[in-house]
Amino acid sequence: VLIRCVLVILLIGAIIKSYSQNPIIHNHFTADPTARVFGDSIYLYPSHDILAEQGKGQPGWFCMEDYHVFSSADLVHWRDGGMLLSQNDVPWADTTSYSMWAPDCIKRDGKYYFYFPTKMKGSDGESKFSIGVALGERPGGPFKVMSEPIAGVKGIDPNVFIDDDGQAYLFWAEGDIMGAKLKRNMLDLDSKVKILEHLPAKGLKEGPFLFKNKGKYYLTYPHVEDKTERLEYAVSDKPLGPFQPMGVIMEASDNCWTNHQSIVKFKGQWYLFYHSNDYSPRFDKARSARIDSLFFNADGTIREVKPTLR
Ligand code: FUB
Repeated sequence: VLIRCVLVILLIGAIIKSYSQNPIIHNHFTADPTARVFGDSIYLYPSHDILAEQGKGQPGWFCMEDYHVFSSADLVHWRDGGMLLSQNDVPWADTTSYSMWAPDCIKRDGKYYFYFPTKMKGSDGESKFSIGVALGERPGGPFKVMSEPIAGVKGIDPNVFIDDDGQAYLFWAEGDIMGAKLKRNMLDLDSKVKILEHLPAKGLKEGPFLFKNKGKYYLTYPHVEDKTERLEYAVSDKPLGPFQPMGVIMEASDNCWTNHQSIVKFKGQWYLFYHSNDYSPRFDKARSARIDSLFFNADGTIREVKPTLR
């Protein structure tokens, strides 16, 4: 009887674990989760935190050498589609930097464009962030990296948005949140770089993500004041602003300094993808992606999301 009880408890535990919501990926550390809907599935393009080992990166800091892509048709079962890109595939990367930070992926004219930041050594020998693009025929890759990073862009956390009129935009972080138009080839800028206006003056370091809902442009970003990063948003009638800050999407957490969001509509429901450090409570550079439903009020404002913890 005792053995049967133990087996039943283990079975119930396994079922609860496989259906519990957060974190959503169990085989890797996954941060900065950019979710995109391609066909009937959600594809997740997160950063991949690893722990710095001897000779790899800087102990105690972010250490990221590649990206994996995950996909799901039901937001419960996630398939690891394997390694999408490694820093060793990037001809211009400083492969001692382990700096494959937050990426994005978008479809245009039947091709998939994967955007990623990583460090590149300058002529002064200093390593600084640039943004690269890799091209693929399918959302799960394989992807081929362009031989040069995007000209005129220095910074991290690329986010790409294509408007209903076909104009594409690139957003990224470089001290401030920056934006510019992209050419139809999705590889070159097609306008001057703009610092996005009327956003909080301090504490915007990273992670812009723009989406459109009912004709309005929602720019979302992590914002730090005195604690850890809080997810906030601002709204505009134009993709490059000026924006009006509207409020909080998710409050700062107690134990993970970074947060990083993407927001998508899938099968009629909006979702917020973000991260915390569920599998590494004592080290917040080893993070795990989470998901929660997101709702709008009738006036277009976003209802604050409280993290669902199993
Ligand atoms: O993952 C490395 C950096 O941490 C990202 O680029 C930022 O957005 C923050 O989440």
